[in-house]
Amino acid sequence: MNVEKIPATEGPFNLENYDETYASFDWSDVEKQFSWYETGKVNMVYEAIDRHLATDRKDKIALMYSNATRDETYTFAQLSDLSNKFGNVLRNLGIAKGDRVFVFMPRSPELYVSVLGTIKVGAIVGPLFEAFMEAAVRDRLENSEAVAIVTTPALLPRIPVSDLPALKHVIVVGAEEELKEGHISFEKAMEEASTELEIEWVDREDGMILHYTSGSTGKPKGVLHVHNAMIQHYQTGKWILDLQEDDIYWCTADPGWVTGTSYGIFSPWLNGATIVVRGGRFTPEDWYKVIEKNKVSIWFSAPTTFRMFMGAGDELVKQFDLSSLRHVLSVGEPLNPEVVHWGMRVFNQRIHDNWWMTETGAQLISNYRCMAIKPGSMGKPFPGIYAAIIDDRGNELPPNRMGNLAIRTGWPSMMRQIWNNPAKYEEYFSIPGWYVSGDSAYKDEEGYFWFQGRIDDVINTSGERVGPFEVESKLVEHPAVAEAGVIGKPDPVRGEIIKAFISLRAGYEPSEALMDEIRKFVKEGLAAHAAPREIEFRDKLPKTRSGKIMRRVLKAWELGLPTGDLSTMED
Ligand code: 6R9
Repeated sequence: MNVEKIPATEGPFNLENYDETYASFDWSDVEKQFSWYETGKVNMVYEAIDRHLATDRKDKIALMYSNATRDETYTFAQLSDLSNKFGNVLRNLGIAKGDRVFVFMPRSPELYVSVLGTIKVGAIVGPLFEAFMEAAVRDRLENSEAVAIVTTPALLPRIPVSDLPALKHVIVVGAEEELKEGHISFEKAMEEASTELEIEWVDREDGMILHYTSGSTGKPKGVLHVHNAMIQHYQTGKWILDLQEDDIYWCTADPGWVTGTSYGIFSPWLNGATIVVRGGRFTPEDWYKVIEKNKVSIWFSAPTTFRMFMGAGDELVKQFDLSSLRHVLSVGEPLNPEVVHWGMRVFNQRIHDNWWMTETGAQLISNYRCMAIKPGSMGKPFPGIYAAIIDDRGNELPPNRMGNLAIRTGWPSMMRQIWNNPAKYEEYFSIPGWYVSGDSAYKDEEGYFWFQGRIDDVINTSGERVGPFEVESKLVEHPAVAEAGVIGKPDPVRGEIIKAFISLRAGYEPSEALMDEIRKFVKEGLAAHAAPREIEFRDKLPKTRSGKIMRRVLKAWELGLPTGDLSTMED
């Protein structure tokens, strides 16, 4: 095969030689960075924030925040005080180690302080994306039996407090009116709280963060990560993000998704980096301005973003001074070679694709600055990670053969539980010794991995994982919908869009108006990004004899492909 290669960038970097490092690396060396190497007791936030107070980083800016109306900076020392205060707010409410505390609000300094403070007292933080509507919020709070939630007045109506017996405390950020009885003002509570906090020292295997993510069946799964993940957050921050002392680092992901916490909070702060957080809506123009104004040097975003930037045209880029950029990264979905070429043309930067999942907690496969990039490839395994392509029985396949992308179990940031669902957890480890990702891929003869697709029906729209089952369940709640089947349809900008095939109940007729109404119903009931962009009405949907909608057949219809084996289909 004649595959294009973009040569390695010129150093110096934190990782100078991939092959040598891969051969000699041992995770246990990384632990020595941290004080708990000696004490045995640990807290992520101590390592990410407080530890720096004894160094030159004490008054270094940790967070540069802006949105349409605010423009603020916070040093490591200030974040230490603020997170201590929030820790005390929680402790005063009786919240303790292991309790689940959710944060449900737009990106703001208060969100970051809440996450840090929660972890400091040993509680488990559950970040929720602000776009979630009531049903999505309920599922997650119910499953985790969260005891407290931090939110804003605008989002309060979406929290069905009376249906959630475990939820005792609602903390409201930015309340302008008198709060309802039982609700707590974040600002008032913070004002009264002390900056002195006895950090909760936990074991490295104690729970720290719970991220809900979608599978192809069932409700969203609560993926639990533990403090031990910091080993990998730290080291990937060095070798993949290439964080150095003077960098200004911007990860555009929202903390509602794993990239927004692992690489939007933990990894950069463990490395003592200055991060940029931008609140508010996304436009290419606004984002270019953020890079220019803050002199962003490392920028971590997603293919869907880059494709939107591409769509906005090269002329727009030229209006901004983006010369501060020295390293660009992408995650979440396949990074098309065209996008890599565009990055070279407009920023003179290689975009470094990397692969991982909510469940893996941190990056596992990546392109490194010291290594040639093959556009379209996700790169090579991180030192300490053994990745392979295996068949369904666990045999490793030779180069260029497509199969299951799997990882030898036991890396530091691997999830430790699916909350309340041990059977689901076991499904990932059905082949002994391996974590089976659910992605298919192949490895070429030089060891580069190439993503091919999902093995299950999970949809990836604009980098967000959406479970078709969740959308279908919402759709059938609509009075007009008898049955619904949901698939991902390829889309040039979003990767995939959500398409729903719907059969209507008797008495309803297909119409544009009904389509809009159904779309709105999902938007308001579940989340805007989960609403089907396309709806097609059908008299009947293809089903198995046991009554399961055959999404595979829907997809084949959509793409004009052969429908394959239909022996299990009814009629
Ligand atoms: C971090 C994150 C995980 C799924 C994963 C895969 C897809 C992620 C990718 C990629 C192609 C890449 N994915 N990175 N596909 N190339 N570089 O995205 O986590 O939201 O859990 O999604 O995303 O299908 O299995 P998560």
